[in-house]
Amino acid sequence: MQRIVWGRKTSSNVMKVLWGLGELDLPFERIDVGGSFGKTDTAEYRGMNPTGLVPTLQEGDFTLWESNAILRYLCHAHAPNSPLWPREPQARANVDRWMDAQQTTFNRPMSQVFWGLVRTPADQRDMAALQQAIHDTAKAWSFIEPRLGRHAFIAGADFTLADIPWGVHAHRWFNMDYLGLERPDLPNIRAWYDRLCERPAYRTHISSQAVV
Ligand SMILES: N[C@@H](CCC(=O)N[C@@H](CS)C(=O)NCC(=O)O)C(=O)O
Repeated sequence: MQRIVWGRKTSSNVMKVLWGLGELDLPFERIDVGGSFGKTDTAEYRGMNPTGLVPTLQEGDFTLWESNAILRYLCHAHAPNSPLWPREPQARANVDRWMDAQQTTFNRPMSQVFWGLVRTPADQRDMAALQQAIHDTAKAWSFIEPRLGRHAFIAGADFTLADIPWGVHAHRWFNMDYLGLERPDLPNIRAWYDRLCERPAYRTHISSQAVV
């Protein structure tokens, strides 16, 4: 069965899916669309994904979009007994809520930080707004900082899907030039990031990528 990921590899949501596929050892092809590659406004792409965003997964004649839904589908379909998405209902709900919390509490301020520091020309940066966004992002990181002092990964002792949405952004967080702006020390998150860097799939798809 042919498996295709549609999306540029510089997108955090595409990165989640690539990393997840790597963890599950599932082969795939990737086609560059989105960002400067465009092609997400075509009838063909909108037919697969009406949001016009990336990523989109195709497996044979099955199509799916929304990065977290794709990660859950991949586990359910191809690794139903994997610890990545535990079967026990409460353990699974714990993983799901941390995946969702990345989207709902963290994504907005972190996007502002990333776009402001990395993708905005120097003379157009609003440094006060950026400092506020760094503060708001650190507040969201602070939800997981104490957890990572108690156990190795976000959901508990094991690496799970909960680590993927946050882990993609940890690489960006620790590798941007903050231009003298203040940000708090997050020692448990730093140690967790170092642990993620030991994982081959993280190295291939996330930590070896330039923050651009
Ligand atoms: N909730 C969606 C968000 C997808 C999304 O916002 N993707 C961004 C890239 S991270 C995008 O498509 N931006 C426009 C583009 O790349 O052309 C998901 O998790 O898949």
